[in-house]
Amino acid sequence: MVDITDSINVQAISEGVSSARLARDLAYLAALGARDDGGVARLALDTSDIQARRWLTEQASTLGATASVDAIGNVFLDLPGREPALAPVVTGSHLDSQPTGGRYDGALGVVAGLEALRAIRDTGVTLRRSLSLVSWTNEEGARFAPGTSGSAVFCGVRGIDETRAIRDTDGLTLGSALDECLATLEADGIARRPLGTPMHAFIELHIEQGPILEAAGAPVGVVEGIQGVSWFEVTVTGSANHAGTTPRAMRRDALEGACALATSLREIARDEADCVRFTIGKFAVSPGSVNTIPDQVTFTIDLRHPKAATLESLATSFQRLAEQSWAGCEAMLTPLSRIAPVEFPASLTALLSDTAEDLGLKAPRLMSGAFHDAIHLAGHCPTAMVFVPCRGGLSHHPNENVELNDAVSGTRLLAASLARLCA
Ligand code: HGY
Ligand code: MN
Ligand code: MN
Repeated sequence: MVDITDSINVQAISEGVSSARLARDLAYLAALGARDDGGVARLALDTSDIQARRWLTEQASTLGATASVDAIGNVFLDLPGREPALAPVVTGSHLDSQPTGGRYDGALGVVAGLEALRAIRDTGVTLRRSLSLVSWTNEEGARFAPGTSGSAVFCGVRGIDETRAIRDTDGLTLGSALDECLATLEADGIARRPLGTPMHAFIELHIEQGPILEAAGAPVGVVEGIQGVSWFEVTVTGSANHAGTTPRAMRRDALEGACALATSLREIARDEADCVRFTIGKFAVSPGSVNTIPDQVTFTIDLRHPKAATLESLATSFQRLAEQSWAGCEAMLTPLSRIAPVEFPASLTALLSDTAEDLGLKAPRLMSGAFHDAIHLAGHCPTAMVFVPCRGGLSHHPNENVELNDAVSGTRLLAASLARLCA
């Protein structure tokens, strides 16, 4: 149960949120891994991601907080409360981005959390519980799949060794990139902390990455849960041969087989209600020569749905399809990750809704179509999310955009809610 109290002056705290500091921090982070088209490419544990983490640890001193990092690279800023033995209230998100990402996905949740801690500190109130900000490692999974590595390992959902062994397309392991990051932070004097530390509650602010809040004309939203997500890798294997001399009857063309299988998978995932989300995001053809018949094709599937049972039954159907022959080639379906849908506790969503009302903010409730680190934290402690709208619902795109006023409204709601939880 989440204990809250009304002894906190939410108006004073929310008015302490500075749009200038928010804009400044967002602009600074957007320059780390900046793309020419205004987007961001800050892949997990690359040099710009490490720079972003160092920047975050540097904010600790001005905040009166202590920076620390755990074995999977999650960076924490801890602001002590009056009773430090109590489990802290935590907020945060991620600093890594998609390869053609926007400047708000993840970064806004970290910057808003930082600004919320500043607003609370500036009121001079020392809260009963400590308050922490965290930036989770490799949420996106774009470089090292699957994503949400930092929060999954922190919460004990995945092992650290299996996570360290994940390789990127250059064959570099997550572990070796992580060791470089940890060595850099250690050289900066950042202390190491244990995994899985207790939390009283976790609240993540994030952009909606969908069209609902903008259509409702709402500056913020209270998130009631996150739909489930399963990632798969499909490999179709045929035989390479000469493009000019091999008759059709003798071919085992892996591309022909992969295209036929991909079409059948998409068909079986198509639902009348348009609730299933089926995406083939990566498609690699080998050997990749104009005049050689492909002998192997590998592609990925990102499958989402609010119901675990639907995800399970689609996974079974996919497996059955993969067992068939496709243009004379065989296929193999490898599950990469499966994260069940979560619902956030009513006590926490009620606190967010009540606080939004106290602040005069229209805050519709909605489910999250995107996954977030909160999907794992929901099994660790009472967890909920605050959304802010993004223009046209566009995300995972360089043109991702958030109105500063909405970012401020979301941060005000976050700051006031965190303070109430810490009281
Ligand atoms: O893919 C997702 O849902 C998240 O944005 N990484
Ligand atoms: Mn995100
Ligand atoms: Mn994302």
